[in-house]
Amino acid sequence: MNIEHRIISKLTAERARMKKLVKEHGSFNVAEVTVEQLYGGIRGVPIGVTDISHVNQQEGLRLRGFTIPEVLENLPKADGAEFPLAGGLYYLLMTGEMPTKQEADQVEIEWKVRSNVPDHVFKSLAPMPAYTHPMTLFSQAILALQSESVFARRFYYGIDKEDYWGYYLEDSLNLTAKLPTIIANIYNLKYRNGIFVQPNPKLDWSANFAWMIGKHDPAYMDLMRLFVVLHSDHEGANVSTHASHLVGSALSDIYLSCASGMNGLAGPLHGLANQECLRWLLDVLSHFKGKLPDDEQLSIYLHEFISSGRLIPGYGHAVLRVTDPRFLAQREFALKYLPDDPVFQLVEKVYQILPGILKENEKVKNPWPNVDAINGTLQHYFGLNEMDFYTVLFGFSRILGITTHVTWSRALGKPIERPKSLTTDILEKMIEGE
Ligand code: HAX
Repeated sequence: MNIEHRIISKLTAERARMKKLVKEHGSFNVAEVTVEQLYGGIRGVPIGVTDISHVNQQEGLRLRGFTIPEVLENLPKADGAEFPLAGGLYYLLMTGEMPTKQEADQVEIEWKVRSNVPDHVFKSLAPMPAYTHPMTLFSQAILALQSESVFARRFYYGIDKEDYWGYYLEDSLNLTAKLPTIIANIYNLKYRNGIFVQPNPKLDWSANFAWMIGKHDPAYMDLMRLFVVLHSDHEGANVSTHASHLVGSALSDIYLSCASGMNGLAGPLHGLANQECLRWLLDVLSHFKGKLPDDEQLSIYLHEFISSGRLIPGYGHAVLRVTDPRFLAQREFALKYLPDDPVFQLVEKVYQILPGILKENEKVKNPWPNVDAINGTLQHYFGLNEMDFYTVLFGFSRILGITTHVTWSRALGKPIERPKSLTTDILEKMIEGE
């Protein structure tokens, strides 16, 4: 069954499930909001419901109910590859069902058919100054593609609201199909004298990105397959997914929604963190003149670094309270492919020593590494040294999750998001009991 038919087969039941909850338990109080939360980024307050993924404090991410090891084991693999086809991952995210190899291949084929990127997209990027951040180019490319939105065109002529989701899915398949060509050629525009490379029809979605930037090593292609799975989704309320969801709730199409999400991902407190991690590791190595410090030297260095009020990139998490399973999956890859790489050896040493040091500060809620503590190290090993591109790789993967959230919200008929803000005056009066 293809994605569309599988969604149709579940839609009636999923809509009924939601309607029943609202009808029978509409006034059930899920959470209260404190003043601290109002001023503190609404931290921890549930703001929506999604079945696509969930992050549990103790075990980390589950995609459609599957843990990361389960997803990596059960998703169909590209022929001869160790890691999954992104087509199968998209099937899982969109439908909630683990696909067969045939279903995963079907999505890959669908993507190839839809992969052509119209000329005007790259023409709109070419005149940008050479120092433009690649995330700006990425967001700009997605926005330039909005001219092709099937939903926007059909909406103009009028569509039954029950059918919105089908056009969102159509746009999602079209946008995701073009992503490898878009990001690879943004890379080529910035770092390879603007050469334009066409996708290789024999390769799958994730591997094609590697191919188009001139990296033909099968191990790097597998790294990209792993990277895509690990970065594809992380609940519905992180900045990029929530931004896209919010914009989509105004019936802005997938292109407008995803460009908003990518603008959020480009922030240093969100997706930009991965470039900071590698920069930090290289700085530490350079401080020790390229040699791996011993435990004592590293411990002194880390203590001094933290005492100067600085954060160690790649450590801590707003939700997780254990080592991020996405870190562990990448560590396993590194142990197999780059055990002797000096940057990876430093990652290992920091992992042994830093949690103990962070625990000395009671305020640190999670002393363990997150996904970003290692992903740049892997890219660096395979020669992708342009750190400002790492967030684009994150966005490339994350759009698989984002388009799923936005499409399902239309399928379930969710309304425009419109929370409430207060004035300081009103808040003070509420506290005084007026
Ligand atoms: N190094 C040093 N101190 C840290 C720390 C770290 N990595 N992580 C947390 N702390 C400190 C905080 O600064 C805070 O101290 P103050 O109260 O004095 O300001 C204290 O511990 C409590 O923080 P927390 O409640 O444990 O952490 P938050 O939920 O506020 O923030 C962050 C979570 C991930 C933002 C934070 O741990 C951090 O900045 N880490 C480094 C940056 C990073 O790795 N970001 C990527 C996160 C993964 C992700 O979402 N990518 O998109």
